[in-house]
Amino acid sequence: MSTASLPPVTRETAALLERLGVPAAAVSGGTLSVTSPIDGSEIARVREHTPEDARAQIAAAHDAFIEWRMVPAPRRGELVRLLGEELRAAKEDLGRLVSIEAGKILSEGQGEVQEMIDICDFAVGLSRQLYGLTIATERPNHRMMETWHPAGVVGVVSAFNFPVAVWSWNAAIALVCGDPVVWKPSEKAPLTALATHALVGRALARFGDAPAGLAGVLIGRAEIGEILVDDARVPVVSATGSTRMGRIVAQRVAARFGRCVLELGGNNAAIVCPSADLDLALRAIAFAAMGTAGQRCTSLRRLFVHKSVAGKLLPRLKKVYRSAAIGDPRESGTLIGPLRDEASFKAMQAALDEARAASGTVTGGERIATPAGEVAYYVRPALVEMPTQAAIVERETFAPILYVMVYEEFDAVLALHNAVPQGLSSSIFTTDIREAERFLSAAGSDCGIANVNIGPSGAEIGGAFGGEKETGGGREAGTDSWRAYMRRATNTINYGSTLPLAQGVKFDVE
Ligand code: UN1
Repeated sequence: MSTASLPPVTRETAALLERLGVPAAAVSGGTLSVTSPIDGSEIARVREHTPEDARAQIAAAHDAFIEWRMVPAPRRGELVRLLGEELRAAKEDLGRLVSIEAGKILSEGQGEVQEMIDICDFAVGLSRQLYGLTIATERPNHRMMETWHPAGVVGVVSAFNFPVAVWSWNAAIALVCGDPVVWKPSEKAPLTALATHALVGRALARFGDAPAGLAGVLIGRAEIGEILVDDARVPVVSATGSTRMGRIVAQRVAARFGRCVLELGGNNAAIVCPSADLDLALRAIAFAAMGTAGQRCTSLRRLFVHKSVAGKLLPRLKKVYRSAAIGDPRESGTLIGPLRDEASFKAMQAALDEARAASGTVTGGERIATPAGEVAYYVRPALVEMPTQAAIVERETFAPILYVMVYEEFDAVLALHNAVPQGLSSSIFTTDIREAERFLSAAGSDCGIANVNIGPSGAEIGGAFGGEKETGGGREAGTDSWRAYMRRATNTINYGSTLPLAQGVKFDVE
């Protein structure tokens, strides 16, 4: 790994923040230390919000709701259109900041911002398509219809690995739906959140007459998120992160009859069938398992390979694993950046130890010495050949570990595929239409995302994103996810001069 040609991370961060419009006072002298996974250096000390600040932001957002809900949706869409413009103009800088804060390679950092732009475009179109139904009624001279109204303040809790795109899937849609947004980003990624917020500020200034408090950011640790989770003025909470976190959020929001959109753990698999195009499968597996250093919720973690092709595929895969370029994610040519921090590294090593104890054969997985120093965690991705789907394979470890299992029979592999608690994403590699269609059928993959001849990660925003079981059941982005941010009213209008009752009920008074 060579870093000689690159500017020091701290200096580059300061320059990017300034260009993106984040005031220096917000990122220095505070109590939250932010480090870059690239070299472990402290890149900011961010001012944290107090519980009072959090409550004040929620109150301001609620006030904004009273006004924003009456602004016509296409006009609300104009704000999101302007945000899309700001994101286009800042794509390079914000993408680079994502690379510095999350450790993604440049093209993935840029891709994350592109995903934000895409959802803005989608939401602008949607602002003219918040359709309700008209419904046949059993009563003469009556009309029934459904109207969709803004729900209220949307709370967004996001994770470090997609520090800004996940906010945008929620915020772009919520804003056109008439909902203010209060965002609690990961304490490991507050800088990209503040930068995004600065861009929102630019869009708001150009928009002109939006209410204050329409978009808030809460910087802090779990206690600050909890305020958002518990406040009855926040009818919708969208949370992305671990299943452990989601279980707590779901119960607390349910206790006050709020609504959750949850995007939690994944344990995504691919099945490589006898007829698979192995060149294509190899590339797809490499990106899905090693990309983002295995730190996507959609990362490929379990690979089932048919016995007849294992001898061809696995040696090639091992070669790719041995040779993939690991290093500073800002360096062109790097494919795999660092793990987020020491905790990620320790979790990875503990998982590999457990896999070995369960008779797994591990290739790779070791820490790579780099000029980045002692507090940066670069690892060679690990390929682990497992004789069975042991307990460790059933858990999500947020690191580049791919468990490989050889199978013989399609029904049995389908059962194994579904025999984990998570249900986010999945894929099959085959040119046999029967296998492909069975995988996509009601008796096939039980995940929210099921793909054929592409890996499980890297979804685009047009489709609903999310999964079943311990993944939490939420759907974000694309299709009709907008309904989660609105409340539905059923309206019955009588334009006659009598009062027929439904179900033929008689109730005559003098
Ligand atoms: C996440 O890891 O939380 O499908 C989201 C993908 C990306 C989103 C991942 N579009 O891999």
